[in-house]
Amino acid sequence: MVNAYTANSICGMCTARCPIQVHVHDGKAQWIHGHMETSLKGALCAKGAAGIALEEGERPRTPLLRVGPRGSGQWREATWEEALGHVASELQKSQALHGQQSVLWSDRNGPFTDLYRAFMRGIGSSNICSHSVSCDINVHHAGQAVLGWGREATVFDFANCKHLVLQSRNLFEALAVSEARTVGKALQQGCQLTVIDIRTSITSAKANTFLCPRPGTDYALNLGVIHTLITEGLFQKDFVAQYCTGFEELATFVQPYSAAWAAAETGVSEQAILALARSLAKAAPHVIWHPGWMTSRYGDSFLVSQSAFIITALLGGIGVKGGFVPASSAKSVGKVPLQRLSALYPAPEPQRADGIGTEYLAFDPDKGLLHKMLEAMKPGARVPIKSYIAWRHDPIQSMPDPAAIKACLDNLDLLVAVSFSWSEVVHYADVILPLSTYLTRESIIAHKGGLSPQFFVRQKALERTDNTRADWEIVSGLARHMGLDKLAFSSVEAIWEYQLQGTGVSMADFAKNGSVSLCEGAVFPAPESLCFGTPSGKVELSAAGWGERTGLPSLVAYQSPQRPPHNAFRIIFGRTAVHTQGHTMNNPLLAEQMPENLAWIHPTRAESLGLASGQRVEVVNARGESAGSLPVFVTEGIHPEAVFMVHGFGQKHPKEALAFNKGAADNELLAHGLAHHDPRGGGLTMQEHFVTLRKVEKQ
Ligand SMILES: Nc1nc2c(c(=O)[nH]1)N[C@H]1C(S)=C(S)[C@@H](COP(=O)(O)OP(=O)(O)OC[C@H]3O[C@@H](n4cnc5c(=O)[nH]c(N)nc54)[C@H](O)[C@@H]3O)O[C@H]1N2
Ligand SMILES: Nc1nc2c(c(=O)[nH]1)N[C@H]1C(S)=C(S)[C@@H](COP(=O)(O)OP(=O)(O)OC[C@H]3O[C@@H](n4cnc5c(=O)[nH]c(N)nc54)[C@H](O)[C@@H]3O)O[C@H]1N2
Ligand code: SF4
Ligand SMILES: [Mo]
Repeated sequence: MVNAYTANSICGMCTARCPIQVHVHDGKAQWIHGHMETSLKGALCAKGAAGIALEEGERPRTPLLRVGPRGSGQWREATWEEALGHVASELQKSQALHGQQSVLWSDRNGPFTDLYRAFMRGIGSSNICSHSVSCDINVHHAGQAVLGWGREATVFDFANCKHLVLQSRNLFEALAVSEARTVGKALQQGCQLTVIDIRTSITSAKANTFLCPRPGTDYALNLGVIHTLITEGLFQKDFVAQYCTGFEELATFVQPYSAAWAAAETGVSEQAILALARSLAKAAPHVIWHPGWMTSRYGDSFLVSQSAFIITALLGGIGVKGGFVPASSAKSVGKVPLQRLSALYPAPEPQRADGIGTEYLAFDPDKGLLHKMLEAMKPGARVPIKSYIAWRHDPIQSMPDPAAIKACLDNLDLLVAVSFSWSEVVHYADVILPLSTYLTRESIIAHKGGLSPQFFVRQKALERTDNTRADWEIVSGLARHMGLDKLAFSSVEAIWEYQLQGTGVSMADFAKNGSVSLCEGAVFPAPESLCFGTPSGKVELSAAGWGERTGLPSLVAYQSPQRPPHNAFRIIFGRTAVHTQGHTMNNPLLAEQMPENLAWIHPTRAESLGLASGQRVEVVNARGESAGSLPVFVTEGIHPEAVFMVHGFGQKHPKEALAFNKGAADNELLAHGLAHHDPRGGGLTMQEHFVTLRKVEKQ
């Protein structure tokens, strides 16, 4: 008899983690859609639906130990006992020789890190680090500077917004399904949308107004808007008086930066800048000037985000419906939080290899500075890193300059990669610990803060048929081998029971759709209880407190970005709706949709280089190295100074046939890119690079 059922689970194709329903037929996932009994009402994105192709695809299915040189692709199979035992004894050796802090763990952060943090505490290393320097660290720190709220502590009430500005934020392609649906609905109900991007996109196609500044000049545009709001008296005077400090300093600082000045700098017309400021004032306080997400782009990206927070604050859009709202948590709505696994062990004395706490006093250790961790692998480091566990993270593809990264990794005694798919770092690892796919693994229970906080958990939709393991099994197994008995759980049920102690929630409460709401509806703070985590306890319009902590001026004079040399382009990258970072390019359903990336260029540039759409070009970095070849896409919809490419292509490891050498790798174009970060926010300056295009003669 055929065994058919529908399982509730959580999508794992990207970090949005949408609730899903998986239709299973004879042990195989046949169809996935968004959970019908959630706000998704069945909706899902292409990547989520393509999850059914993951089970059969090429991926590591059993633990592997390297036998040839690093990166040679020579491994031998091992049992889990052997592989975990090997990792445990190598970690112990490394710690005995180089100190407890010599072990680095990096991952993509998010709601499941409690488990990893518990392990790192257990072994006594404070060197745990996220991917954030290549993603959201600037916007996180900008929020802390102005509001005292980090990125995860700030939510956007799109549903009630009257004017939304998306600057360097492609919300309908770099998407989370429920967020895109909420914004779509708000637009239908009359919310104005202004998109500021250096190219057109699905998001800009939905905009009432599209502004296309010269790449790297967003800060000038924002200063022009602040100037207009202040000089025309368009800001919310009561909000500023009651909740903000630093207004006078800000007003003096922006005096030189009129809309006319901003127009000359950005190429956006003075009229458009004035009109934007005036239109925002009409919609105030229900306005959101989005501070961005992937903000590791320029030397002043922190300042762009900081100015987005300042503009929204001037318009009173903080703590109100339709604006920025502090995320509620279990605790803030009067519920008992999950019992933390990391509470099993005391925090080790912080001795960070990336300089946070010593050299970088303002930066958040929860984010970390991964490029500095890589540097600490080189001989002579103050806190040397000798072992590295890359968990759900490919530093070689996601950080600039793979050759420079490999040169750092070559100093390690041990490189462990934990992943459900092949990737550059998996291919370079000494030990590969294969993770089960999201359809075949359970998660620990996670807490999600937001307008209405919740607990959620992923349940298995299918039984695994390979020799992979879930996160908790790998961590518990390592803990057992390292004598960390308290973390050596023998079942996921035991972990859940531990986490739920005292919360009044039981596993049965998750049965319906995998989550448990901790309050009814959205929570907005009462005006009198609105509080800010800045040193002054107020919205800091001059970011004075942050300036003191970084030791750098906080209101910073604008510096015009360099123009690309003759025949060169500024490299600009971003996401597409049909792929996730670099790990879906080998999925046959998604590869069919988009097998390689394209080089977007403006017709004027195409003409002078003699290029037409479809012509293949190699993209060449400042060292004269090619990052692979791809077809040109000639379009009016991009600024002439830029070449745009979707990130994640041009993979160099041979294991994934559909992804191998397809398109070009933007990360390879960022020569010496590990050397510079935004001094105020910590983000790598990944778009401060110029590249050239070279015709591929044989098509
Ligand atoms: N489908 C899909 N969705 C995703 C992801 C994914 O991989 N795939 N990844 C998730 C993750 S981890 C992240 S961080 C987010 C990222 O979310 P976003 O930051 O919104 O995504 P990006 O596509 O990197 O960039 C957004 C836009 O910034 C524009 N841009 C580039 N340079 C400039 C500039 O100088 N000025 C202006 N104004 N605009 C500029 C790009 O053209 C692009 O359209 O997406 C998340 N959602
Ligand atoms: N040049 C350039 N660099 C960039 C970007 C860019 O646009 N251009 N984008 C940046 C951004 S926004 C980000 S967020 C980073 C992303 O960087 P990464 O986090 O490294 O990217 P991913 O491809 O999402 O994931 C890396 C690996 O983790 C594995 N993985 C995915 N999910 C899981 C999981 O749940 N558990 C485990 N154990 N493994 C998993 C995947 O198989 C994949 O091989 O890259 C950044 N770097
Ligand atoms: S946005 Fe798409 S890929 Fe990401 S979790 Fe949701 S359905 Fe999955
Ligand atoms: Mo990201």
